Amino acid sequence: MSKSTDLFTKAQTLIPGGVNSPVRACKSVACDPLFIAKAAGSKLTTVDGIELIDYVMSWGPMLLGHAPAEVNEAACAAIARGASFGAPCEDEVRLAEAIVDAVPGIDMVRMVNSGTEATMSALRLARGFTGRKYMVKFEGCYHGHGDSFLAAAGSGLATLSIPGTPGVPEDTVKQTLLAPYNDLDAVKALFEKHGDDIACLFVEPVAGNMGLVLPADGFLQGLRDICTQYGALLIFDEVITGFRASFGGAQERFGIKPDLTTLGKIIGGGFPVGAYGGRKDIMERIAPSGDVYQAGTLSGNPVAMAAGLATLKLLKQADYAGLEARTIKLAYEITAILEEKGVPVYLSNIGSLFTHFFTKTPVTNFETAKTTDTNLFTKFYGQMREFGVNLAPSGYECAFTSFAHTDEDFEKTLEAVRKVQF
Ligand code: KE4
Repeated sequence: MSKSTDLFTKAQTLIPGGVNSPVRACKSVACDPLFIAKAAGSKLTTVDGIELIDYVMSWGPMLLGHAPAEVNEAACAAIARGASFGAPCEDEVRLAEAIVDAVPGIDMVRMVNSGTEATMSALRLARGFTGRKYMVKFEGCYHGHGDSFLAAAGSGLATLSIPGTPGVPEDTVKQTLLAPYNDLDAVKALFEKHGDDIACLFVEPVAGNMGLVLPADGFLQGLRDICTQYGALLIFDEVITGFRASFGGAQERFGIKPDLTTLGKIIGGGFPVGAYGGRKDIMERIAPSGDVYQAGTLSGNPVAMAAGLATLKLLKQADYAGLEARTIKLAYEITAILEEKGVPVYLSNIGSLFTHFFTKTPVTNFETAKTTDTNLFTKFYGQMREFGVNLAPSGYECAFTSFAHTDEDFEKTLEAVRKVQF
């Protein structure tokens, strides 16, 4: 019996499903999760000493790779000065400034502790600022586990085929209006019917929670125009794409300025950090400058701020174009090998993100994403892990590369793909 299996057995007696976040349980790919002892660069090492090339990278935060020395040093130095003050510190100001300087749509920003907190807070702010109640989101997009967002959500809900979730009042979800991703006509119909009472529209500018789905040409500009026309706030959920799609996020890459932006993952360098920010006239409605309440004991935590600052400082000088070119090459080479094996495959990729859907149908929304053959994915996932490559344990997630992934890692990954039997 492996130590990982022993740990999972014990964990299941103490923690629901043995994990602290559902998708980690690997239920949809018929495997037990591997317990990780340490990580460095592009590699994970399990508690049984097995080394894996990692393409989950903690679901996105580790764009520099695991345990980058400069980030570790910054965090350790911060810890030595005290883990938490419950009072403002200089690094909160410095990280806020770094985010405001980098992200086109952010004039002011509030730190929280997760992407979920960021989106929950942004939704409350949008409703408080507009005085309206409805929120529009897209099927298959995931914006964290806040009640209002758990309607036709992606990520773990799609993975586990959970349509919504018990515990969310019907009235809450009634205020969430749904449209298919990339369907501007459906959005226009919602606004024609409810436009004067729609507070905001949430969108992942590149969808990463139904597998990777790219915005169709004109989609994001169309959303910008509709929200402006009806006075609703356009909110880009850039928890995945922030500082990944480019240093300024998807909004910089696509040249679309949202009214609010939510961030997470990368800005904490692996520590629990989320943030929401946007137009100054909107953000000033947040307490204590305004009357929309939001708070948090560990918001702006000095250790997390130090790690985030060190991360963004390195990313500001990083060669995004180079990583994108290398990632594109890897993604296309994997596609070619899968096609040679006679496997139906549709590749979706942008920047340092990609998803191989096991379908020949072009994937443009949640409905087409669900044509992926999950049995083929399960075979792929299990064998790739056996051959030393750690993929996301779900066909409805992305693969993430990092600046720590080497050409040797990519070659070993291709060797593993060549060995997979379907
Ligand atoms: P967190 O609360 O997990 O920090 O962030 C929620 C969130 C919000 N918005 C987007 C676009 C997100 O992708 C996420 C979280 N991403 C998932 C992975 N796709 C987290 C993994 C997990 O749930 O364990």
